[in-house]
Amino acid sequence: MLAFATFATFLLAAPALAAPLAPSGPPITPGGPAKLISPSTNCRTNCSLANATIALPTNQTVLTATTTAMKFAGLGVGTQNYTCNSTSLTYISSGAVAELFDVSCLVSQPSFASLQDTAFTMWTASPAPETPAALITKLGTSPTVLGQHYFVANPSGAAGTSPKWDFTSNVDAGNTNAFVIGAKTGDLPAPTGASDVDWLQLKNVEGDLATTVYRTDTRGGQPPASCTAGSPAIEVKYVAKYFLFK
Ligand SMILES: *[C@@H]1O[C@H](CO)[C@@H](O)[C@H](O)[C@H]1NC(C)=O
Ligand SMILES: *[C@@H]1O[C@H](CO)[C@@H](O)[C@H](O)[C@H]1NC(C)=O
Ligand SMILES: *[C@@H]1O[C@H](CO)[C@@H](O)[C@H](O)[C@H]1NC(C)=O
Ligand SMILES: *[C@@H]1O[C@H](CO)[C@@H](O)[C@H](O)[C@H]1NC(C)=O
Ligand SMILES: CC(=O)N[C@H]1CO[C@H](CO)[C@@H](O)[C@@H]1O
Repeated sequence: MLAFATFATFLLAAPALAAPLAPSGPPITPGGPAKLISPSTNCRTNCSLANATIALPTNQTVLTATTTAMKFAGLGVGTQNYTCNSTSLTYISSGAVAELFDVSCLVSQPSFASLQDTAFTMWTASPAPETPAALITKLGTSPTVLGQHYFVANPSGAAGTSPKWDFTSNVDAGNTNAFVIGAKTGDLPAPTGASDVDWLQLKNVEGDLATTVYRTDTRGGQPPASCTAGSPAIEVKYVAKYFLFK
């Protein structure tokens, strides 16, 4: 419980890092950090992302800007899953599962840049059996959950799985098309180092939620360099920012 309390404190306090710490409890500053954990937070009505941009590294051409508008900014908290290939003795990806917080109201805050670091510290410190969804629901003050990220069968019928962002049970409940299944168009090793999963750009192959999805600011998620034959599947905790454009 200590970890959750601390995580909740982070959600309240993170954007205050660049400003004097607000008094605890109400009032909620308009445009301020407490929106992240307010039940009434609505990224569409409270925090326009119409002119928001994504900061891509300038020394690369793998990830490219899109001319469409940012619709959602999410903080993903979850695990990258791997199985051991007993021939190559390396871990291969078997997908990922993550819960996406709505951080749209934080995009213009100075502390947005370090959100993933604090979140990753809290996530890695949370007790082993806890899922991201449990972590979020235990925050008490009901942060807005955008939806879930997970993998589904490739819609083309080809072998393998495809990443999906599914907001049909949360921020877009009732809209059965509020999802996007993506195909990777860009894959950049994380600028922060080999233990962080790659930054990605994906295009829509199915669903109405977005035309382009980015995964950036990753922390963690990479498997050990090798495995031994018969090693069980593993889950590696990670955090990332997800930006959905349409
Ligand atoms: C976005 O930019 C346009 C053009 O500069 C401006 O008219 C509009 O008010 C801006 N919208 C928001 C929400 O900032
Ligand atoms: C991946 O991990 C999640 C828990 O984080 C689990 O629910 C899911 O079943 C795992 N998926 C695979 C393919 O191992
Ligand atoms: C496992 O590794 C072998 C040898 O590198 C490779 O041929 C095979 O495609 C891998 N299997 C999977 C499922 O990636
Ligand atoms: C690109 O810039 C980032 C910092 O923004 C740096 O960490 C990275 O090493 C650079 N990559 C290359 C290939 O120069
Ligand atoms: C936290 C917050 O400011 N929530 C507001 C979001 O916008 C709606 C109206 O669109 C208000 O009712 C909420 O209070």
